[in-house]
Amino acid sequence: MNTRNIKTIMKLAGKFLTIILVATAAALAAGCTAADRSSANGANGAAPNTDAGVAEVHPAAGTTPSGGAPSAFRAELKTEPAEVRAGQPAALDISIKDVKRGGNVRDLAIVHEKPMHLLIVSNDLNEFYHVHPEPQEDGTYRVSHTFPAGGAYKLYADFTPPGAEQVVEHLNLMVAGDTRPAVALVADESGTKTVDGLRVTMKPDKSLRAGEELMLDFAVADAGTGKPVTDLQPYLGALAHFVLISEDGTDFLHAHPMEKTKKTDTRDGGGGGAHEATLHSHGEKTAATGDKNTPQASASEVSAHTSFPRPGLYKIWAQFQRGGRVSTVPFVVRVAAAATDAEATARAADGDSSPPVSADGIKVTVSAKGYEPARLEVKKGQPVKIMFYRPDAGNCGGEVVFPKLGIRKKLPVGKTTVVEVTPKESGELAFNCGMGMLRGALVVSQ
Ligand SMILES: [Cu+2]
Repeated sequence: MNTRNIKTIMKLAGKFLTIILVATAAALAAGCTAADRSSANGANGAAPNTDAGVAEVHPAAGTTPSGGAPSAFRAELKTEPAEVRAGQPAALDISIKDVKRGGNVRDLAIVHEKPMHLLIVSNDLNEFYHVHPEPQEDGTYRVSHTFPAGGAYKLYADFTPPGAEQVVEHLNLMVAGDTRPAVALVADESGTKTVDGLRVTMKPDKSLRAGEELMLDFAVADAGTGKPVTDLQPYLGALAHFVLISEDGTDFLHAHPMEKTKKTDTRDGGGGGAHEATLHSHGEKTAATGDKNTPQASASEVSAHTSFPRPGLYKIWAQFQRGGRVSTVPFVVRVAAAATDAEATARAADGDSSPPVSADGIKVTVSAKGYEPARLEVKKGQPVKIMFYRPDAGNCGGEVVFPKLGIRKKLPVGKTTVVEVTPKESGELAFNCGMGMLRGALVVSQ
């Protein structure tokens, strides 16, 4: 690997995403939508602050409108050693550059107890790490991490420069050493997961569609007793942390709900609208820690108000702390296309809603020989219909995936299945079968 100095790849999502997290007692769940909206307003304009007691709105994958001013900050990643190897600890050094003024940005705002939150995922989203680089004398932020396997990883550095908006920078890292087989991302059949004795049930308040606002409710029970837990502890100043990443890694949401105690004395005096985010204690039980912010009894249900920008698969990691232990609970959901957008509907992963077969598409035969043709020349910005035809089942091409676009389609034998895409960038846009054995690409020219 030649990467001594890996520069960041900035992905500025066109859409401004918000995620609002509100911790609600189970009893209050029904009323939480209105509540979190007002809390969001209450948090408006507040400097990053762990005391506000208000659910905070976090923009996700960059807030610079496309065509607007470029981001004033850029993250650079250096590693020590330069070649990161699986199984060996490596230092990840992240420096935040002020593009206009030059130099390292020191003094990142402390948000949720840390100047920087670094989320590391393997490209298949199977591995997830939430770590915190610490400031160094030279103005960089450093954390040591041991990658278990070789291969491609994505890093999301989440930080807030002084006086500026929160920034999420996407970085890529190749790790040398033995790779492991990729784990296919598959939507969960059940919304209930058990991790470390916590049984967490995630329930959206409506079906998941791109672009629609919805609530994700997480009910946390003790796996042993089946009873709702009331002793969740604040972890980094919040009762739960959520990270949502699209299958291709493009959409990233890191949400930190603000903690709110029952007997809030709102030290900061601010926190307008704070009452909506109040955790309503169940009373009797007192949490074990002596932390002054610890609620007497925690809520057993936490809600995230969010919107998925695009159809496709998303992985969600919910993090809770109980008994001093942080547990990460993963979910995989499939988000359907927006109901109103005919083209998007055609991309719905559910399969049958394909655009009609027509003469103006490119026909691709899927057989044991692979995709024929495997390379398709297309033009940037022009919609193209790719008509996949799978004559027999003697191959593993039962599904075609465009990882970057979040498209996944079943290819029934003997049928033509149309995938319609509009390439937005020139270069190669890969597609492959569900198992990754058959490979093809759109060669996108300007
Ligand atoms: Cu963090």
